[in-house]
Amino acid sequence: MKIIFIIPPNTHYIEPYSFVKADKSNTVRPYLGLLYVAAALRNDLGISVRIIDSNAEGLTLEKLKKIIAREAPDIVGFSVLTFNLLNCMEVSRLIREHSPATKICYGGWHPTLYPRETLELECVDFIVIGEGEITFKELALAYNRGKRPADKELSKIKGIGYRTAEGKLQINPHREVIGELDEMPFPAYDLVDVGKYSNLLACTNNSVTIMTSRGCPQGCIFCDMRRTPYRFRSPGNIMDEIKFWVGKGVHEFFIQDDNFTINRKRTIEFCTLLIEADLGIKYKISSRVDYLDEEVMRYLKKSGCYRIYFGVESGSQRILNYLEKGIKVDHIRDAFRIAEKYGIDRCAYIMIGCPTETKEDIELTIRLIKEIRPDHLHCSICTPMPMTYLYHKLMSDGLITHDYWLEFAGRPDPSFKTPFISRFFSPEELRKMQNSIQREFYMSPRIILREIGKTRNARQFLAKAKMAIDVIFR
Ligand code: B12
Repeated sequence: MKIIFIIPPNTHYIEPYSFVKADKSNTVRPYLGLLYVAAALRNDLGISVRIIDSNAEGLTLEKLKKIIAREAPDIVGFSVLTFNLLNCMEVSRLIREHSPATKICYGGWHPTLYPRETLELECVDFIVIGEGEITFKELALAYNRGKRPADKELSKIKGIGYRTAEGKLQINPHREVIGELDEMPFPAYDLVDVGKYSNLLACTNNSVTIMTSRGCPQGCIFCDMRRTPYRFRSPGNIMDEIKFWVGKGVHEFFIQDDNFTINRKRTIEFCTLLIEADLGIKYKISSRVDYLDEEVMRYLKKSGCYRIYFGVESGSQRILNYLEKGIKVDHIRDAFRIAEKYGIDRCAYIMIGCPTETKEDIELTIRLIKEIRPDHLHCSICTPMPMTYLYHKLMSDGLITHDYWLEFAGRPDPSFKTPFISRFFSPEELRKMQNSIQREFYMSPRIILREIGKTRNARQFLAKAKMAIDVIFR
């Protein structure tokens, strides 16, 4: 039995809310979700698993077509975000044409949010809702026992959707989330070429992305993770993964958790283990500004944390309240001040164009940025993402007049553009402000000199210079 997971080439590009040039930059990151699903499968004999990351490997549709026709896999799995749905569909059509017996399974955020609409797409045979490790394994094992499993067998697999023998759409009850993350095998990094993933702002040539928790207890209304069950790996388990990589010569880690410092005790324990092990590693994390104090920051720095990505969002308390961010502007000031004191790089994620945001609110954000002096800045335009609380709120307030994400999920159209919903600014005005905020920040002598000083080699210098030119001349 042969299973291939495919990350499709980025042929379609749905304009994002983030800074367009940064979004299109040459940073290629691994799909950790897929690596976890692949790892869970491999302990089972008789299943061959392969991952094709078209973007990391530089594969075109033409090359993929040849691979699909040659390999004729039993199942192909895709990790589908609403934003890469069109790309996944394009490759799925190739599969239908060149390997018609292959079953196609969509997992990830998009089918989880829109199960019925996804399953209705002609090029989809199965969907997996929520976490895929156990669900997909059950599905694969059912297939491994013979040809198509009977409906009765499929009906027992929690968290899948499929067409019955009669052609009816069936969505099974959801599966409970995985409680014990320590029991999961580490992501199947050996199935991809780690060296092909790049990050413009990394400080070594060799870094690995890891995830140490899932879910988030916070309630920010624009985020998909809002109040999802928070679970975390133990410090010892994370150390095992880090030591594995150190043994392979990797000394830099990107901890991709939405908020690494939610559990203060765990954070300090983890840092203590790292300090004791003295592995000489560096790592970066994301954190909320209100989950860090002087003591935690000291531990982070001592254990090798060199950068923290903070969701600042706005300098206007009114907008922070609207977004249900649960922080005060002073929390932002404090976190940036303490991190600076300990010599940790600070990246501020801000957003403009929140539905009720005025020019004065945006001015407050710009003023705050000048005050807290981040080392990196990422300015997005507030976008109601599919099925988020913000999206539903704007629909009930009448600012969104029809459910355009649902429409897109049902009839994915390449001409779709992400709408920006602002009472006071046009999309063009928002883009202009976003560009000028980014440009002003990255053209300041403080940032230019710092970046030159931190550049590792000629390749990184050229990549940074290209990005700078894009930012300045956009
Ligand atoms: C890392 C990351 C990225 C990375 C890598 C993407 C990836 N899919 O891994 C990059 C930088 C490329 C990225 C880009 C974007 N991202 Co992003 N990203 C994340 C982030 C922070 C972590 C993803 C992750 O590794 N999670 C951990 C793993 C274990 O979970 P998982 O990916 O969900 O996978 C599990 C299940 O979903 C399922 N599963 C996943 N894939 C598959 C496949 C199969 C076959 C099966 C069976 C199961 C399965 O099983 C996995 C294991 O349990 C998430 C937030 C989050 N915490 O999840 C946002 C998130 C996924 N991103 C999001 C968005 C909006 C974007 C962008 C549009 C941002 C932008 N630029 O404006 C772009 C879109 C790019 C594109 N064209 O696809 C949204 C998705 C919303 C949606 N409806 O699609 C999220 C949820 C953020 C948010 N809070 O709103 N992102």
